[in-house]
Amino acid sequence: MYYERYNNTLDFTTNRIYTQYARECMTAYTAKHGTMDLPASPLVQNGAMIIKGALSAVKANACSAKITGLIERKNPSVEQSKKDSLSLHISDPLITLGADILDVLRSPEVHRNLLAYFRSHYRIHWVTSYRSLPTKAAVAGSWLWHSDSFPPHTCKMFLHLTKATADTGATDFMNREDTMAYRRAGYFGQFRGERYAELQDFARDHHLPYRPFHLDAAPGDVTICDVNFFHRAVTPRADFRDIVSFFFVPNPIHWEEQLALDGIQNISKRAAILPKNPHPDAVIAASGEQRMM
Ligand SMILES: O=C(O)CCC(=O)C(=O)O
Ligand SMILES: [Fe+2]
Repeated sequence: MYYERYNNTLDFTTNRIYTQYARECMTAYTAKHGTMDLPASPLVQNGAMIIKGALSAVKANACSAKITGLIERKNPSVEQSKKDSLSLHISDPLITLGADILDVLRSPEVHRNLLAYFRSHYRIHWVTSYRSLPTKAAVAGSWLWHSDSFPPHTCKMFLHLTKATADTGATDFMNREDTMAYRRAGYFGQFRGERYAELQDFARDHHLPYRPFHLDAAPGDVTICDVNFFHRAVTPRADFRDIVSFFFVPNPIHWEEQLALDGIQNISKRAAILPKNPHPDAVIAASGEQRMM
């Protein structure tokens, strides 16, 4: 099945462009560093993984306190989500929160795990940051079970600035096996109108297992996820949850070298729009398409 091959429902041209680009980046990596001696990434089967203590808890807590300060002072860098009232968005995160949050990518374990996933270098394509607010209200959008339906060989990483547990908004995920089984039964969760808040009834009707999982995180931990597998954001019941979300694509050179070429300011400001051509020299933000995530 087409979606089993690419783990999305994008058009063939986009999938081919990203697949060929990823292959070029893998070849460039091997040419420079030799064959990678890392095992396959657990993301391939599990969809999500956690790395503890990727950034120091002190730095993560300080960042969260900074967000609280911005909110209290009604700083214009904080915007209410346009989609719902369940989150506050921090604009220009690498500048507003400070470029030292990039230290999270200097964690050898984070680097190793991203290399294991991409089998090549990778770069930050965009960064977003938001505070999820506690609520009992009805949910919509990312709060429903969905696949971002992103191109293959891309992933997101959530840097947790606060703790994230079942009570404070840890994301729910499904693994590859279950995501594919739900798709075979007809659930794609791509467009707003076809996303369900709960899948227990669908699971029962189609004799599918219902076994989502979440990963408890402490400040400074990261969750790396392939957002093509089903997931849903969970509204915190108790406290708010702060994250910085990085979106990665393959790259021919090390992320830090690429960032120096692109400019931190430009990456920090870049809209969350998928480039049609992911090559670093070909990216023009306006040429991409805005998607629901
Ligand atoms: O905020 C979250 O827990 C998940 C949001 C989401 O669906 C995404 O970033 O793709
Ligand atoms: Fe998503």
